[in-house]
Formats: sequence, structure tokens, C-alpha cells
Amino acid sequence: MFKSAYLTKVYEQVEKRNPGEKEFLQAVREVLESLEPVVLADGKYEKNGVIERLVEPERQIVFRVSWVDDQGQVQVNRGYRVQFNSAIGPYKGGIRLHPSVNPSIMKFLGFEQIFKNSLTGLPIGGAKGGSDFDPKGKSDGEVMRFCQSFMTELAKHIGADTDVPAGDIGTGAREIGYMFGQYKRLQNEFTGVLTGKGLTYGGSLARKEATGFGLCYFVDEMLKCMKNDSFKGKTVVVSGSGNVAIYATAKATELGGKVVAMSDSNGYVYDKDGIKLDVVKQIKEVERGRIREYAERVKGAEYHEGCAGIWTVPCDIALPCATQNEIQKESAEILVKNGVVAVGEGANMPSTPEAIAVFQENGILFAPAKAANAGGVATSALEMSQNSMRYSWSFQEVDEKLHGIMVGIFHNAYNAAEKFGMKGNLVAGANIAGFTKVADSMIAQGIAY
Ligand code: NDP
Ligand code: 2IT
Repeated sequence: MFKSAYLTKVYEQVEKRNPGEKEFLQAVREVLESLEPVVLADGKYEKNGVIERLVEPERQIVFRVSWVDDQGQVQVNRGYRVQFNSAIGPYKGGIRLHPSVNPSIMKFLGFEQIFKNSLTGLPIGGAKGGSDFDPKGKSDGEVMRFCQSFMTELAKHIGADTDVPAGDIGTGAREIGYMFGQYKRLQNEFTGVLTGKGLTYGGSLARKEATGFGLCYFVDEMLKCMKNDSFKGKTVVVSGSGNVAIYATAKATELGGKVVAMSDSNGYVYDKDGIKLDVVKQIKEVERGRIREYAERVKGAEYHEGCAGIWTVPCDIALPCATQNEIQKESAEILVKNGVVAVGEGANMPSTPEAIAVFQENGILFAPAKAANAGGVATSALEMSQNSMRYSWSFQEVDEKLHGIMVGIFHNAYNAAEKFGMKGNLVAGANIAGFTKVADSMIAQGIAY
């Protein structure tokens, strides 16, 4: 599978230690495949045991989260924090609240976060956390009690200079607010221990918009440099209708594209005249409703059951912004057949390896998640800076920094791929560019015997 005996040995060990953890193995395998030329070119990575250290989390915390629902019943969920790598900064990464959360999903996300955070150029290590708690259909009181119980344990393991969690699927401003309140109560300390906070208590302007905006800045730069093209006049499909999808739609529209479809886990809406984002925001951000309601409110819009169907809508640019493995081989083939020009991953690992191969074999511009969606965590790091300074930058200042960071990530990934003979392969380029800084830091800091 690998030319390098060293990588083969490390990967076999990962398989043995993490049996059946398919998402984690998928993420590790992709990274190790990309790193093969780097590892073969310089013996220092093997000599220092860098790869076998990199694939093993520094620390994993698993804990019981008990809370009381509105009927007075005791409920029990499982909480996680995977502190994967702290070579270049305090652990940093989101908290996912979704019934599908399990050790494999936590580890794949934490592992990806190491390279993504390194790519931002800012001093943040990699981590992820979450719980199998489902915020959907819960009252505000239930969500608050869950978040407080979750933080009661998590508070022992995090801190502004240790580990700084943030949002992800199911964790937005409401959840971050409840968690921050509980941390402050427990520690008697007002610090930047979480990012994605509300603007009245230490949040950064443009953090809410950052992942979606950053994705479009990255895709725009990719189109410009690799195809002398832009969003102007392009038909765009955006999956999901949460935080990332909404602000990707906003920016793609602002840059001259027309977004014609969005989705949630039940189905998708198609609006040939272009999605009216104020309607989506009202349904999703205010009412916490379903995307189906869009078609009930907007004349001429259609609703289709089943979320994978969104990839049958013809488009020039596809922006998967919902969840992992949402674009499988068949969907990739349909996108190619319908003339897609570029794919930009807003979600984490939304394309399967087989789907990525279809895009690459057909010369589709492909922006991989850990580069393309790094704008969220980059702006989280900017929130940490502002909190440390006890100061805040304007929306425009943060947005300009975000833009500069995304353009920088594109060129780093592009140049790294070219340096190792894989020109245009941003998957390999992002993995290599993210890796070297972390690896060199690990070597510099030695091994604890
Ligand atoms: P939200 O919870 O705000 O929205 C998630 C969206 O994806 C919803 O529309 C949801 O639909 C849909 N979705 C979730 N799970 C599934 C599933 N199993 N199948 C189909 N659809 C699904 O989350 P975010 O927008 O924050 O996150 C979206 C993606 O972006 C995730 O992969 C996340 O890891 C990634 N990401 C997020 C960042 C951030 O800053 N928030 C930063 C970088 C990456 P439904 O309502 O039906 O569940
Ligand atoms: O996947 C991600 O990068 C996030 N969910 C954002 C993490 C963060 O710390 O802002």
C-alpha cells in the first residue's frame, strides 16, 4: 500500500490499535499517502519516530454527562475531548454535538485539525471534542443543563493556554454561551477559554461568518490562479444549511455566483432563481426549522427528500458544507458529468477517497477541507489574540486578516505540491505544508522517555 516500509508499519499499527474506526483510518491513510515523498526524502522523520507519534493522540478524555430533561428524567450522554497534538500551540478545535459522535469521528476530526491549524500559520495545536447528545428538538433549558454538565467535567482539562474548544455541528452561539458561563462559574476566571463567543462577552466580529467566507476566499484564489476564473456568473450548489453553509452561500453570492440549492439531513431545496438567504436564515438561525419549509415559503422553489440528491443538481461549483463522506463516488461522477469545474470542501472530509479520485482524474479543481475550511479556526485564533489583548478589532480588520490567511494557505499548499512533483494536487500540498511545521516542532521539543 505504501512504498515506504516505515509508513506501512505505522499504518498497520494504527489499524491494530483502532479496529473498525473507519473515519479515523480514512483520514490517517490519506495523510500518510501524501507524506510518502516527504518521509522518503528525509530520514529525520523516521529516525525521530515522528509519524508513529503523530497518529496517537497525546490525551483522550471520555466522560459521563448526566442531566435532567424537562420531564424530570435523568439522561446520560457520553462526552469526549481528544487532545491530539500540542507541538505548535494549545490544543484547539470544535465541539460536535450529534447522535453519530463516537471515538472514530472524534479522532478523525482531531487528527485533521492538527494539519489545518498548522496551515493557518497561527500557534494552535489540534483537538476535537463532543458528545452523542442531540440538541435537535430539545428545549433551551435542556440544552443549557446538558452544556453545564458537559463543561463541569471538561473544565478540568481545558484553559486559555491549554485547550480552547469552539463550535462545530450542533454547537453554535447558544451552546458556547452556556458552556462559557459554566466554565466561568467553576474557575472564577474570565478568559478566552472558548471561541465563537457572543459579541457582548469576548467574541470576535466575523467569527460566525469566517468558515463560509474563508471557503469562498480560498476557492476564489484557486479559480484565479489555476484557471484564470472566478465565481462570477457561476452556478453554485451548497450542501447543508448550518453555520458554514449559510455564510458560504452569502459570500459566493457576493462574489457573483448564484447558489441554487441547499440541504439538511432530510432533503434539499432547489431554487432556480437563486436561494434567498434571508429566508434560510429565518428558518435555520431563528426558528431552528427544516430546509423543507423554504419551498413552502418561496414561490417556484422545489423540495426533494434525501440529502444526497443535491449532487444531481447541475452546477459549476460544488461546496459540500454538511458532514463527512457526504459525496460518494456516484455523486462525484454525476457532478463531473454535469460539468462541475471546482469543488471546495467546507465540511470536514465530505468527499470519500473514491470521490476525490474521480475529481482528480477528471481535472476538477479540488480544494480539500483542511485547507479550504481553515478560516473558521484561523478566526478563532484571532479571537484568542483579541481576548489576550483585552481588545477587539473591527469586522473589516478581522475579515481582511482572514482573507490574507486563506490566500496564504492556498499558495502554501500549491507550492508544497509543486515542490514534491504533484503540481495542482492540493490534497497532497495541504497535507505536506501542514505537516512540516508540526513535525519540525515535535523534533525540536524532544521525546519524553
Ligand atoms: P451546523 O450544525 O451549523 O450545520 C450542519 C448542517 O449539516 C445542517 O444543515 C445539518 O442538517 C447538516 N448535517 C449534519 N449532519 C448531517 C448528516 N449526517 N447528514 C446530512 N446532513 C447533515 O454545523 P456547521 O455548519 O458548523 O458544520 C458543518 C460542517 O463544517 C461540519 O463538517 C463541520 O465539522 C465543518 N466545519 C465547521 C466549522 C465551524 O466553524 N463551524 C469550521 C470548519 C469546519 P440537520 O439540521 O438536518 O442535522
Ligand atoms: O472543524 C473546525 O475547524 C471547527 N469546527 C472550528 C474549530 C475552532 O476552534 O474554531
